[in-house]
Amino acid sequence: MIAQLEMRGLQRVLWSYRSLSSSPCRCSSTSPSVVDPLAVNERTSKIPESIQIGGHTYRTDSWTNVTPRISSFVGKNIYLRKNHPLWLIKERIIAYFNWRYPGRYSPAFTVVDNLSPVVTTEQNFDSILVPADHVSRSKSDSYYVNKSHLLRAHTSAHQSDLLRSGFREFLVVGDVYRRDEINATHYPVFHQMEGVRLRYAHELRDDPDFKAIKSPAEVRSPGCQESHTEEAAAVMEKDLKGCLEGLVKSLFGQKVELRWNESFFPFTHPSWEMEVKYNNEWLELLGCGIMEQKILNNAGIHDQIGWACGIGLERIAMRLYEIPDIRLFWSEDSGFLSQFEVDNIRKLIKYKAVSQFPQCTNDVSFWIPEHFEKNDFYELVRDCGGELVEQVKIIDEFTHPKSGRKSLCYRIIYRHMEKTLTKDKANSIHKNIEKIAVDKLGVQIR
Ligand code: FA5
Ligand code: MG
Repeated sequence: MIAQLEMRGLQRVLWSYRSLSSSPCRCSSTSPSVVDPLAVNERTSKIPESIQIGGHTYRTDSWTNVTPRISSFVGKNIYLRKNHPLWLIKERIIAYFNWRYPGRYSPAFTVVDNLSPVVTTEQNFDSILVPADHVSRSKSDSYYVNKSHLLRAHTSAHQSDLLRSGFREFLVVGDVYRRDEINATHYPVFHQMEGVRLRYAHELRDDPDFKAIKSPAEVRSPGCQESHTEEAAAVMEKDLKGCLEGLVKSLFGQKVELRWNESFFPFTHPSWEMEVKYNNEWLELLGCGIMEQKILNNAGIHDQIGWACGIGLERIAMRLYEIPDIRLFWSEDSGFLSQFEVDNIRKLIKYKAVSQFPQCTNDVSFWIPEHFEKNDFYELVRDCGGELVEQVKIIDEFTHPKSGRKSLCYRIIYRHMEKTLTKDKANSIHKNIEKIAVDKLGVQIR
């Protein structure tokens, strides 16, 4: 079991689906919004035979784990709402790409921002070479609609379709869904912007003999795929990193502290992640790399080489506007939204907390059963506590020396964004979480 858990941990690091060095200091104040999570208790209701998401009906099966709360985010499209902070960031990135790659008659990059977040497992995983046994495919990491469909876990899910449709340079913007940890910079629904750029050899160097693709392929090295020439890979890396460094400097200023880390994605090689300094800590903004040639070949493209990147929009907005908590992006409060009503997308905005409300902190310790999944508990807390849950963290792990039984102690921090949350109300949610954890996850409260 431990080996299995360690393996999962290792795969996570390699996949880099999570940001590992990205927890900026918490600010004590947040503000506006949201629903009463006590109104529904989804865990206790049975999964219906079919569910409606974004106006479509899907049959459910044993894979279904998307909850009504999560599917209620589909179609909100906050990134398309004029002057929403995510819209501002989206527009700034598009403007930057149009400036950097002007195109002959119209901007080189096509913007695709209206694709449904319900995708097939083929799109989200197979089409971009995610192995069959990869951890990101598990029910504990993704939100499945049923065995064949899920809420996209990244905008990379659309790479292959768009390549097949003939696009060579494109930006895809959309909401993505992950069963993830809960803290100020992670949320189960967030937004990404995917960038893809293909190049012919003659576009890389003004030399008729210059080659980008090797035929036959040779051996893969840490810095280059087997079918790419090292020269072409180096030109692509320079263009990719130059583009993304330029983007970050255009947003945060020339003096921004940034660093590149080597990374791993099944769909790129080599791969990198970029981090910027935020509140004295490194915050991961994006992942990128040289596209696996097989993805291009499968889409019928044999004579071009490409790079791709996936940028987290919330992270950029948080860093740029000093928004302290990722939950705020879902706020409908005019005190929040009105701060972004600007005529010029480049206007410098510094978010001011509308008001301050105290936190309520409650701990829960329990013995866990053998196949306990930490993400199942996060999910349960999210379902029961909704927007009132600010953070969930493990503060103690214990293994009984004789019985070998394991126990975990979680600290759950509650805070209402619009008013003071009474201790009674926090206690009642907390009790509910304990009860449902016992009923549904088989834990034993200590
Ligand atoms: C990916 O999702 C890759 N698809 C990115 C990519 C695209 C790599 C194309 C190569 C080529 P990652 O899981 O690291 O990678 O997520 C990308 C970015 O999304 C992160 O850098 C971060 O900015 C943001 N992000 C990831 N998880 C969350 C979360 N739970 N909440 C908010 N933002 C997140
Ligand atoms: Mg990452």
